[in-house]
Amino acid sequence: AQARGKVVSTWDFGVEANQAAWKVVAGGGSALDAVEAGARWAEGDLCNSTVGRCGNPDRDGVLTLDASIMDGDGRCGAVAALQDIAHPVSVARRVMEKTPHVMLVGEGAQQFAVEQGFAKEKLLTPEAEKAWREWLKTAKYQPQINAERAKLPGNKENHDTLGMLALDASGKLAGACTTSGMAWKMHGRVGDSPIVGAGLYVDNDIGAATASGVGEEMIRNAASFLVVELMRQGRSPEDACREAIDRVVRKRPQASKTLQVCFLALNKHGEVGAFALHKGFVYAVCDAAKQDALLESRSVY
Ligand code: SD4
Repeated sequence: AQARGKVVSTWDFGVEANQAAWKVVAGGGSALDAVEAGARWAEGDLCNSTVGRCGNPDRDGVLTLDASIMDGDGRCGAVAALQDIAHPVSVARRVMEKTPHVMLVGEGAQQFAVEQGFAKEKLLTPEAEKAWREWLKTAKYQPQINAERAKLPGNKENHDTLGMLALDASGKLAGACTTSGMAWKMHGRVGDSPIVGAGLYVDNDIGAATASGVGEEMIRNAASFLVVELMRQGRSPEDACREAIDRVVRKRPQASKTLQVCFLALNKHGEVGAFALHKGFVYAVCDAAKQDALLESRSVY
């Protein structure tokens, strides 16, 4: 039955995040435990500018974290604009398991995390603070993709959000998404990653989807939900992601030329697909046959 298991993640560091999750799946654990383990790896052990403790702050210099977790049975939990707590994905899971709610934000999310035993700690790194001080010199919020850099393979354009989807040996699905959001965002801005249906959606009957890129575009389209619903209508994971990208282009033809949006999907049969607006979106795939595959998605531009 283990051959059924699969873990997929956004971006190149997804290869390592997948290892953390794969240990759980290969050991017969649940997809839910697997995605939490993978997201915790990204939040704690990885140091990049868009996830967890090394994330870039907002325009006021405050690091705020967003995360969601969803089980294929429909249970879900999320936190948004959480400060000074190192593992938002685990707080999101507690919201799911210990409260009657789905999402907690800001101070309330932090208060709940502390009540649950999570340590409050200062997370902003000196490097992130330095990058913010540098940014303050121009103080322009411009999440546009750089046309020259965009040609480079694996180009992330500051998109380092971890979206992870897992299928366990029993055929159940789960997903997690964790991020510090768009660098230099307005204080209080929440992206797609903690919004169920936008940055993440999972349904055991069909499959799962997650997203990375400029979150406003995913929220506008309830995009991860859309990808799963397209798979429900019979589309392959890649085709569902492509159609969701087409919606972004149709709704925002001008903006879509300069913003990055990426979708990753996994169906209940273990088939994987992805699609991006712009070139450069890579995703990691891990199963019993191969644990470190890194693939590049097709894109519109
Ligand atoms: C957001 N989607 O907050 C996130 C950002 C992102 O890689 O994916 N960056 O909008």
